[in-house]
Formats: sequence, structure tokens, C-alpha cells
Amino acid sequence: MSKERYIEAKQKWAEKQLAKGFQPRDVAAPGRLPPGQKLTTRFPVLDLGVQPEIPLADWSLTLDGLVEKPAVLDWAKFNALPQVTDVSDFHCVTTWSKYDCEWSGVAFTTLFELVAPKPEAKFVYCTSYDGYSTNVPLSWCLDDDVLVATKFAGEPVPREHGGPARIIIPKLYAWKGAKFVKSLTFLAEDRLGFWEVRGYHNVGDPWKEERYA
Ligand SMILES: Nc1nc2c(c(=O)[nH]1)N[C@H]1C(S)=C(S)[C@@H](COP(=O)(O)O)O[C@H]1N2
Ligand SMILES: [Mo]
Repeated sequence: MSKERYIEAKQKWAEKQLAKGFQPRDVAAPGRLPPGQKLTTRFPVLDLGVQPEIPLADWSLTLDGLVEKPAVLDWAKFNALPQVTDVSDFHCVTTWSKYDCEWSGVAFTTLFELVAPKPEAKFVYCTSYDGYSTNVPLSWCLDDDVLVATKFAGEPVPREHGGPARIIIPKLYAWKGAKFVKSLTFLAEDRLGFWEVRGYHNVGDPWKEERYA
């Protein structure tokens, strides 16, 4: 099966599982659930069929591109940075949302200050250890709820959910949050990521239902 066909099949499978498995518990408070979304208390897993095993000794996060001070942070250096915890809602473009996800890790703004992006940097291109990539306008990354998360609900992020570290951008659809994150590159010109080249919206604001372009 071609990679494309495989990904398509995977996506269909995920949608079918979701249709079978919804267990709505919370009441969707007005203004909290974005249009077209359904609440789940499960935590579905979406990936490319690969959940890379990354020993912490081999892990690093590269911060490069249009920055004054590029950095390669190993696990110890990354964890020595100030840590924060934020509780946020998680919205997947395949129409499930999960409330009150507790993520801990390093705030994007901490990394921003560390590498000092140049004024012309307007986009962030994220790559992952599984070959995934995604792009985000820098302006969306500067809210204090945007994290490189290493913990979920107080425990290390499970491998299937993107450990050792994944990006969380609660105000955008979850495909914008790279699991197994490997690098963040600051760019002046946008560069499309894995799903963006396959027709997903370039920004992905769930409140505007920016699902597919
Ligand atoms: N590296 C990587 N990151 C990824 C993906 C992926 O396949 N690989 N899938 C994205 C999609 S489409 C969604 S909805 C979320 C799913 O996160 P979850 O598996 O923890 O629910 O991760 C996003 N980040
Ligand atoms: Mo997704």
C-alpha cells in the first residue's frame, strides 16, 4: 500500500473509531466547544502509523532559522528551563474535542526569549522524529498556553501521545501541535507542513472552522 493510501486508511479508521466510541460526559458549555466539534472523554491517538522510540539520551530539540542565538537543547538542558503547567481544551480537526488537558513543560515564550528571533521571523516550521511537520504563524505561538509539553496530567507524555515532547497550541486544531517534536525553525516565508500540503488549512482556527483549504 502506498504511503498516501495508508494515511488515508488510517484517517478513515480513526474517524470510524471515534464514531463508535464517543462517551460524552461533560456538557458543552456555551462558547466552549468550537462549531462542528463533539466532546469526548477518551484520548484518541492520531499518528502516521509510527510512534518513534526516542531514548532521552538521544533526544534533542533544535531551535534555528532566523534567530540571533540558535540552540540545540538536550534533555537535561531542556528540563533545566523554567517549567509551567497549563490546562487547556484539545480540538482535533476530525471533530473530537477533549476538555481540561493538563500539560506541563516549557512555555514557547521561554524558548522565544532564549533564541531571540529576528524581526523578520513570522512563521514557525516544526519537525518531528516520525517525519511529521507542521507550520504555524509565529503570532499564534506567543500566547502563554503554547507549550513544548513533556508531561500530561503530571506524568511523562506517553509515547503514543508524542513523548518525550510535543507542541501544544490549544487555540488551533491539534494537528498544529507536533508530537515527537525535533526542531522549530523560525522563517520569514511560510513553509507548508505534512497535512498543509495535503489540503489542510494553513492556520487552523477551530472557532472559524478552518479545517481544509
Ligand atoms: N509527529 C506527529 N505529530 C502529530 C501528528 C502526527 O501524526 N505526527 N498528528 C497530529 C494530529 S492530526 C493530531 S489530531 C494530534 C493528535 O494528538 P494525539 O494523538 O495525542 O491525540 O497530533 C498532531 N501531531
Ligand atoms: Mo488531527
